[in-house]
This record gives sequence, structure tokens and C-alpha cells, in this order.
Amino acid sequence: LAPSLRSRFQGCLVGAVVGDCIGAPFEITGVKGGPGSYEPVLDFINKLGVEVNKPEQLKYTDDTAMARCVAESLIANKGSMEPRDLAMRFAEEFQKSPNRGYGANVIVVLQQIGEEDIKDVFQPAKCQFDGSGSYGNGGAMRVAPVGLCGKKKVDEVIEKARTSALLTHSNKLGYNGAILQALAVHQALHTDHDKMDPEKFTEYLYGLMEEKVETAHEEETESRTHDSKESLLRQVKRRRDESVNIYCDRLKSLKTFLKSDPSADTVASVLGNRISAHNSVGSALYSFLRCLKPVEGIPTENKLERTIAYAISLDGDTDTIASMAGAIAGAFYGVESVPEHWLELCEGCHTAIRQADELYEIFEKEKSQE
Ligand code: F2R
Ligand code: MG
Ligand code: MG
Repeated sequence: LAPSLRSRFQGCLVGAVVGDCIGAPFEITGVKGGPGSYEPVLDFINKLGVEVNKPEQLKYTDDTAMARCVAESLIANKGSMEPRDLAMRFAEEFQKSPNRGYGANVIVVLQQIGEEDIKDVFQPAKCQFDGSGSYGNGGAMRVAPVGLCGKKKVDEVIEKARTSALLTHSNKLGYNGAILQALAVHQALHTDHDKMDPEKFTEYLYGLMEEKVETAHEEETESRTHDSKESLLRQVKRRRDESVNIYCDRLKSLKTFLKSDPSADTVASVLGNRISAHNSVGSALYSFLRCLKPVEGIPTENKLERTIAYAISLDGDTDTIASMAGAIAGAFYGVESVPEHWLELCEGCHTAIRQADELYEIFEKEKSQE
């Protein structure tokens, strides 16, 4: 049975939480044996099945802490993205619980954007890294709630993802990674199971990145055609921004990988397994798309579980890649695909369900007013 849309909303936010909670211990220790070593990851996941009497033993990290702020801010503002409100929530959350494993540099921004007299909440992020801004994956890791809206709202998804990321990540690679992740969640949410084609899914995202996200230059050239004086050919050449080029390249490699099915080592080295957005978002998306089909060495039939195990096994920034992959997978498979005992073992699942329900109510209301 296809999951209901409500279940997909819930699956998305819960998928992000469980990816973060289960991936986090490996971000600290690394995956023994490196990318593609499924065994230690599967051992860990299988042990969770016999430790069901330890509620919330797996703690969420900054990924979930910040995603909860994004969701809560959207809920409080009836679906609208209000930067000042979101900035305040980020700052308060950080103050309340600073030891969630935040990125080394973003903490400076989080200390500044919550100041009551701050004039421009985007300013602190612009000062990061000598003015070049952060390209860390912090904007992408928390963006899933932005993708939970109506099918036709692609432009809104792009705008809200960009704004939410810019509060901490002013580098184009940082916020464009958040846009790609939000679009992937949105597309997974609205793709029927019988119409899922991983290559077309990738092409669709490529098209949006190319057409809608950012252009560096618009050059106008004029040339006279041979046949008539009036027929002046005016061409507008749009040149993609370099950061968008990088994401488009990742999507191209990803599409090739869907056919060639390379080793996890190759996936990690080409698409990335790092803390930077351009070296992690593609891997999360690939984890979801690759795990639509069985993976040798990961025996589970549960495709969301398979996605999370695969994403963690890429090693490196395991909590974030698994969280982003979990959000996309959850938006596609629905909350019933999350193993029940994970809901109890992972801190924050029940809040994720409540927030998903409230975002779903906003979606329903908007639909009834269309
Ligand atoms: N902080 C962690 N994990 C700690 C282990 C890190 C690991 N050893 C590793 O380095 O791979 N996890 C959490 O942080 C990530 C999200 O970070 P966020 O919010 O983007 O933070 P920040 O500080 O803005 O950026 C992170 C680092 O990226 C590098 N960087 C970013 N922009 C840069 C630039 N313009 N020039 C040079 N370096 C740049 C810096 O090293 C930043 O510290 C998630 O993984 C989350 O789970
Ligand atoms: Mg984290
Ligand atoms: Mg991380």
C-alpha cells in the first residue's frame, strides 16, 4: 500500500532524526574498515533490536536540534519563512543545549544572531571565513521541513531553503546544497511509488538546479541573420554559477553511478562524505536512489533501513549524510517504514511526528484555500 501524504510528512522528519541518531556514533569513531564496510554498521543496527528497553538512548545532534527549529518556526508562522524568528530559535536552542556537536565555526554565528538589538540577522554569517561564508553542510542538514509542502510550490521551496540556510551559511555552496536537499525531499514526497524512476528523479533535480537556482551572468548577444535586415537575433545566454555547476556535476556522476553501481569507496570519494555541503548532499541523495534496489551485503528488505545503513557505511560525516538520506527516504516510504523500536530508541522521534502533523495541517489548509 502506498503511504498517505501525512505518513510521508511524518516519515520525512522521523527519517531525518533516526539517520542522525544512528549515524552519530560513527561520526565520532568512524566506520571500522572505511567506506563500504557494512558489517560494523549492521551489527550496530541489529543490536538496537535487542536494546528496546532503553528509551531515547541514541541522542540526536545539531542536525536534529536545528531541523526542529526550522519546523517550529514554519509552524509558528503558518508556513512562512521568517528569518528573525528562525534566527532567535537557533540561538535559543544553541544556548539551551550547546553540546550537540555543532560545527566548529557556526557557533560564533549562533552566539550573535540571537542578540535582541541585531539589525541584520544575515550579517554574522557573512563574516565567516574572512567574508567567504561557510560551505559546511549545516544549511542542508536541517532543511527537510522546508520541503514539506504542496507539489506546485517548487519556487517557494527554493526561496525558503535559501533563506533558512543564509542565516548561517552565506557561501553559495552552502546554501545551494540546502536548496538541492530541500528539492530532493519535496520531489520524493510527491513521487508516486509506481512512477519512481531514479534516473528521471535525478534529471528533474538537475533541471531545477540548472534553470531555477542561480545564474552568474546573463549575456545578451545580437547577430544579424542573412535573409532579412529586421531579423536581428537576440540571444540570451545564461551561464550557470560555479557553485551550481558543482552540484550539477555531482548529479551527473550520481546518474552514471545508478547504472555502473560502483563501490562505496568510489561513491564516497566522488560524491563526498565530508562536512561540506558539496561533498555530502549528493551522497545522501545517491544513498536513497541506490537503495531502491537491493544492496549486496545489506540483507534487510526494509528500504528505509537499507538507505540509512548504506549512508552510514559511506563513513565520514555519517550523522548528517544518514539524516539527509533518511529525510528523503522517509518522505518517499512514509513513517510505517521506520522500524518501531527505532521510534523509542532515538531521541526526538515523537516531536518529529508532532511537527510533521502540524506542517501537514498547514498544507491541508493551504490546499483548501487554493
Ligand atoms: N561538527 C560536526 N562534527 C565534528 C566532526 C567533524 C569531522 N572531524 C570533520 O571535520 O569531518 N558535525 C556537525 O557539523 C556539520 C555541520 O556544520 P556547519 O553547521 O556547516 O558548521 P560550520 O562551522 O559552518 O562548517 C563546518 C566546517 O566546514 C569547514 N568550512 C566551511 N566553510 C568553509 C570555508 N569557507 N573555508 C574553509 N573551511 C570551511 C570548516 O572546517 C568548518 O568548521 C555537520 O556534520 C554536523 O553533524
Ligand atoms: Mg551532527
Ligand atoms: Mg555531521
